Amino acid sequence: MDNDVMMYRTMCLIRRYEDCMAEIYTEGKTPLFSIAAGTVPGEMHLAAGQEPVAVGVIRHLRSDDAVTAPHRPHHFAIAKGVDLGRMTAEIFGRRTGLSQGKGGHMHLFDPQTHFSCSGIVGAGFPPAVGAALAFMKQGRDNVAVAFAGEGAANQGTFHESLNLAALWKAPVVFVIEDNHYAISVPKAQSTAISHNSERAQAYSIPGVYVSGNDVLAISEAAQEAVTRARQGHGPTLLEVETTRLYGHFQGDAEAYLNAGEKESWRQWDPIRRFRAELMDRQMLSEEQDERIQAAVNQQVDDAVRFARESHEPEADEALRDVFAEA
Ligand SMILES: Cc1ncc(C[n+]2csc(CCOP(=O)(O)OP(=O)(O)O)c2C)c(N)n1
Ligand SMILES: [Mg+2]
Repeated sequence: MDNDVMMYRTMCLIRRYEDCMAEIYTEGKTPLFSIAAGTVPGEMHLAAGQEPVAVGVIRHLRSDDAVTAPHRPHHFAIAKGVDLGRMTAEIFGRRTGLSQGKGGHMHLFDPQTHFSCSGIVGAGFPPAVGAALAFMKQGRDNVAVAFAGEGAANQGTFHESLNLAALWKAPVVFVIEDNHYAISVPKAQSTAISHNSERAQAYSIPGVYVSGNDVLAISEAAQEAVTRARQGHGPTLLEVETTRLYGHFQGDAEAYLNAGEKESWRQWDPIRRFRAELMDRQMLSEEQDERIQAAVNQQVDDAVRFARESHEPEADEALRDVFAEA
């Protein structure tokens, strides 16, 4: 399969997964919206609309390169190749999950694909620099990528991490997803400059803003940043414009959005645009697209079935693998 069609396929897989999670999330939470109840205990932050960021960057990574992700992690985990069944089981709190169901959707850890994420905003930057430092010490040419939202770029960890990574010429790429909001707070009300990429100047590293939520433009910028890191020339800061098609979390009434804002994002759907572009370039046919849709639906169905059929942990396992008094 052509590389661009592969990226399209992964974007479709992510979208199908997020749409499916949106549906499943409501199971058992009616009539009262009880966050702990139902198939998916806890909060749920979906990344539909943000697929190009994950796919455009991660296509340049190897399986032993490291990725740290934020509280909205599914698109990154899927693009990095985390097992969909074990990830879904983790989200459902099942024993077969990546962390035996103890982490949930914001804490997906997978040593096999070198993927981790955290519900603490800004927490992924320092471990990405740590991973990069380890790669340098081991003489390996691996790269670490830290993904986070534009809200996270106002945290101290972001600036501390950029500083050390620049000083050490560490093989890290920092990728900020500018989806315009941190919960309900627009970027213009939290951030002193219009593009976080400009902050790279303070650390003498390249900073690039990629507008348009366009997977090919993101991929091009990421290729340069990843190559630079892999060749030992140090970190790059990318900020990528994107859109969040669901609310901040499932259950968000989104009263803070302007009239028509959501509708314009939906019309600007990056998957629909990329599909039209591939068809124009005669790289994708209707039949091939149907086969792709059928295949990704099957993949998601299989993962959900595996998670549903998995057992919940036993009560006496609650203190296993966690910090606890003996
Ligand atoms: C240290 C910390 N402060 C506050 C929160 C609460 N919180 C969760 S998500 C979020 C907004 C994050 O916005 P952004 O970084 O833009 O990511 P997005 O949700 O837009 O993907 C906040 C403030 C948190 N989880 N951790
Ligand atoms: Mg944001």
